[in-house]
Amino acid sequence: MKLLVALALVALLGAFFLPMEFSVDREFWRTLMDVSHLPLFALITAFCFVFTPARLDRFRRCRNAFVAGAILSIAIELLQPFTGRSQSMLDQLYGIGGAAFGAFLLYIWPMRREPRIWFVAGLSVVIFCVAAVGPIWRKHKLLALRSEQFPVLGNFEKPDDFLLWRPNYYSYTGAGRYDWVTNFVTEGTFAMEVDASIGGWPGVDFDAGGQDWSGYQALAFDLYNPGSDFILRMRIDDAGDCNGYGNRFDHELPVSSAWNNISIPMEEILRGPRSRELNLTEIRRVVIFISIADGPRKFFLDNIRLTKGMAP
Ligand SMILES: [Ca+2]
Repeated sequence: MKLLVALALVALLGAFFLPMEFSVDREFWRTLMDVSHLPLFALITAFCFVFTPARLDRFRRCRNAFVAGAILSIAIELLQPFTGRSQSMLDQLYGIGGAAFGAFLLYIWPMRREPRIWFVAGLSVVIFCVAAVGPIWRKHKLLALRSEQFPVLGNFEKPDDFLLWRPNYYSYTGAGRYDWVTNFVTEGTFAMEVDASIGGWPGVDFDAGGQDWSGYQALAFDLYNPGSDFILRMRIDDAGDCNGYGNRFDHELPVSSAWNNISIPMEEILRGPRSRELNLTEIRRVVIFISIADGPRKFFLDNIRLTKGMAP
């Protein structure tokens, strides 16, 4: 029995070190992975309980199992960067929360026939479910927002808009930042300020999730450049292999000082890759960035959208 539990524990802990990268709906899947620490660490704590000395009373055994679960949660996050995963304090908290929940259920298990324990156990399960399901539900709504506002990719009128975008990570040199602003707006009340001053290719990266762009003639957006002329770079991925330069839409766009109303014909996007056509029915990612050699600089984006004709 103990051997089986030990093997299951090792397998479960090992799974935390498998590299994982999501190319589509990444915020949703990342949140699901984060939240999964709650039930997984409840289980890990139950496994640890098996190895606590039987001579101790139940409270001490549960406490020791909780401490072991919490330590494993912290240790895993500290070690994960060495295997290609990222360290996350939120994951540590979810892990510790899961360990506490697991230890609590183990403690009340012998008293399960008492009605008051039913109440306490039921309440704790409700709290656990709210903690687990709440963040996933929010990210699910984010995907719904992306569909709702299509063919707009970003007009930055809602805080959730921003969660569909993230600073572009190219290397471990760090990433730029973005902010919600009310100046340099061409649509509505808000725009996005991109601070492209850190990292190799700083900018912003949109999770398109597999959108169908085939019925549109152009990708258009408004960019305000408060500085000197520079070259804006764009990358658009479909569901195919987009890892190599030239095997996706890679574009360089001269940007002048002040306002730029940019419109890129869909024909050009279609012919982006050198050896194939981009699959316009399955667009997964749009990156708007600069080479750090052209920076550091800031620029403002608004009204990023697909248009039926060429935008004025
Ligand atoms: Ca706007």
